[in-house]
Amino acid sequence: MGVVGKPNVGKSTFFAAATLKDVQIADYPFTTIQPNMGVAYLRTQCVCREFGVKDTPRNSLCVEGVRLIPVRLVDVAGLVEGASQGRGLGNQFLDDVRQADALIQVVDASGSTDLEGRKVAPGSNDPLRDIEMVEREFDLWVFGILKKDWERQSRSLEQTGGKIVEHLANRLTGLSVTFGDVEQVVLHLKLRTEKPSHWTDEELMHFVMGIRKLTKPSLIAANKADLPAAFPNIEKLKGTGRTVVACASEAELLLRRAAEHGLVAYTPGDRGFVVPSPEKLSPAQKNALGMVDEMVMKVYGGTGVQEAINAAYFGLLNAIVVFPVEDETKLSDKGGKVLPDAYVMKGGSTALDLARTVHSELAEGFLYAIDARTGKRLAGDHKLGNRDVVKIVSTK
Ligand SMILES: Nc1nc2c(ncn2[C@@H]2O[C@H](COP(=O)(O)OP(=O)(O)O)[C@@H](O)[C@H]2O)c(=O)[nH]1
Ligand SMILES: [Mg+2]
Repeated sequence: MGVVGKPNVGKSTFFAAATLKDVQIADYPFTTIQPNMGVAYLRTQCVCREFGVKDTPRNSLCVEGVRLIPVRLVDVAGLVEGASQGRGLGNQFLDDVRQADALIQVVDASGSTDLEGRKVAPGSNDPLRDIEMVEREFDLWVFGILKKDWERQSRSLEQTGGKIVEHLANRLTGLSVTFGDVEQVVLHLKLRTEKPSHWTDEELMHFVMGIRKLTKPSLIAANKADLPAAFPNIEKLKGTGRTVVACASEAELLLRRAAEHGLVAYTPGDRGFVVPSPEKLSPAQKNALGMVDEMVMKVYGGTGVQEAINAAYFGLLNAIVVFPVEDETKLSDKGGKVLPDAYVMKGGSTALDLARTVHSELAEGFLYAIDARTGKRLAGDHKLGNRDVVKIVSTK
């Protein structure tokens, strides 16, 4: 997941809040991490209470029935107009975005920063323009990559009978774009695959936009929602029909730090927080937490940071969380750990996909799977549901 946007909208604050490590996970799945890459959590209701068991998580955390599953987050360099021409940190931006499955586009909903990220009077900048700018720069960059030798390449493909879909897919592999993605967009736009040299710039641009929407789906984190100037803009952003999550990253960062120090009881994504010993708070801390409660929790029912991450996975990517177990009655692994792992998988993943994710050998010897809830046998092509608990039966 990439966190993108123009400078000074709160990307780093969002990133810091989302990746603040309050608990260490033993089986840490991400070993080498670049400075702008961190681990955030996907939040889902654990199945432990439904099954009435005490779980012993290994690859994730369970905090009072809430399962937190690590996912990778990238704090992407701020984007300015002209980045596609190499202005600002343009290339750095595009490098960071390559690997992302989806994007959280952070905007300054309070409108107190101009297109370049400079401070202006609250309400004077229109965040809709920022979104357009960021997406336009992305499109122009990809367009530039394809356009560079388009005339020559397309004519040579026509002469040799080469496939334009293949050519495009090769050009875009660095962006994690597949042959299937390209094919889907080309078909949808009814582009003439046999005559790529006849494609207009406009058609090529439509192709690029189609690829962006398909392979880098994004939602809007309407940040600085705690500032009153943000209210009308959030409504306006929602009016575009896109997924918009009102966010107060600074408030989330404050709460997570306070939780780390035991000053509040707060799990990321909670709708409120509890102060166990008010007498331990300094007047400044009391004041800051009071503001968060008044300006954020009471208005939005949460800071939106966790909600944005969840919406990106469950909404944009239709992800599911699956709990593989080796003993479907005890819900444990061989060592007796109960509900040890929670896997985030693409929507539509099958029992066989789960076997592959757990271990390639499990998939090779796959016989069938068992749904721990119903005890029913599942075939390899059975599509799994969110929060399924599954045992794989395999000859290996
Ligand atoms: N009021 C308010 N200010 C915020 C919020 N998040 C970030 N900021 C402020 O916005 C400025 C830019 O934040 P930063 O995270 O560095 O932005 P970036 O350039 O997009 O990474 C800083 O002064 C932050 O304190 C928020 O939720 N509310
Ligand atoms: Mg930053």
